[in-house]
Amino acid sequence: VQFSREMPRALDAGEFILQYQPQLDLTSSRVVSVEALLRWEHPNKGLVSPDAFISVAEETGFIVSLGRWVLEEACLTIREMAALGFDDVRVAINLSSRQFRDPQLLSMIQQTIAEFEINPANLELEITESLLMQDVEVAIETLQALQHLGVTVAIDDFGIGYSSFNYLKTLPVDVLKIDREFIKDIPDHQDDMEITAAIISMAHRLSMRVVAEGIETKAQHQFLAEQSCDVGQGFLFSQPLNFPELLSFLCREL
Ligand code: G
Ligand code: G
Ligand code: MN
Ligand code: NA
Repeated sequence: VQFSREMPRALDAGEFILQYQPQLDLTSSRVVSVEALLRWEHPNKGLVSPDAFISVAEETGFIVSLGRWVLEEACLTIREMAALGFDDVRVAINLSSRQFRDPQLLSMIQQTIAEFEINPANLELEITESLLMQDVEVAIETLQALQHLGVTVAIDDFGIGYSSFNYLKTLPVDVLKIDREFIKDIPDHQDDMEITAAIISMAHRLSMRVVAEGIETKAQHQFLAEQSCDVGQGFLFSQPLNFPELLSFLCREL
């Protein structure tokens, strides 16, 4: 209740920030993209996680304004990275349910891409599997329109949303992100390793790139590389970073 009244003020006051978590190509170790993760630098409560306020923002509808700010901030980062020579690094943002269903979504993205003069392929949109499965027909239409704009589309949290492989085949997406749930117990849980290997090969057959989330150990990294997983994200490589930290991370690998 308190957050719902505070959030518009906080946005005006510049209390929301984005952190960026690198996603590395598992073969070359180069950063191919970064996931933008929203945080609230609250004056009394400190750094507040989106888990504490996204659902409130969804309920009040404030997520639409907040989501627009996230999109603009991501486009600014894409432009700044491109100016520094990192024009092949994508920025991925998370879309929640209300944003994905917003009738203004497509026009807002199109306008923002034009305004910031970015390469649309450098903008990646993460949409959870469970959100896509709520209404597959409508989701397919929206995803097709997004691809038509030239943006990159990723299925987030894949594997816990009970989608049938038959639906997956019909979804026009570029990237599949395997949920951390399957990664966290590798190499101790044989069944997780088999499921992960199966998801990777299925995604590759459907011409999708695969990102594994939540990689924390070298054993997980090694297993995923052996299974030809394309990209990895997790604390083993980097925590979410603020923009200056991200720039040093990008420069360090050159
Ligand atoms: O960032 P972790 O950093 O704690 O993120 C927690 C959850 O919040 C994740 O499910 C993530 O997808 C979601 N999240 C992070 N940033 C954003 C954002 O900008 N918009 C939306 N809708 N969700 C976000
Ligand atoms: O739901 P989504 O995948 O968008 O959210 C990403 C979440 O995962 C963020 O909260 C981010 O901080 C967290 N995260 C990223 N890497 C790791 C990791 O290696 N281990 C754990 N436990 N969480 C991670
Ligand atoms: Mn995500
Ligand atoms: Na996820």
